[in-house]
Amino acid sequence: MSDANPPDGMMDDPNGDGKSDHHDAALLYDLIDAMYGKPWYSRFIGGLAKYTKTASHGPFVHVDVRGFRARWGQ
Ligand SMILES: [Ca+2]
Ligand SMILES: [Ca+2]
Repeated sequence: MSDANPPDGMMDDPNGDGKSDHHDAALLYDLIDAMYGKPWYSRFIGGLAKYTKTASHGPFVHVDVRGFRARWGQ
């Protein structure tokens, strides 16, 4: 998701504002975070963090399924 146009290894523009930035990472973060608490999501409980764009990478969201809830970053 979010790397189809262009397929360059960088997040595209999921919020459709014409830019690829931390707002796009925040959109994905919020979508995932909203799944917590739903019974079907219990097997995916884990880490979630959003990262802003830097000189070395674009904005991105870290997701893992470590088995307990963890949050960090901005
Ligand atoms: Ca892309
Ligand atoms: Ca955007």
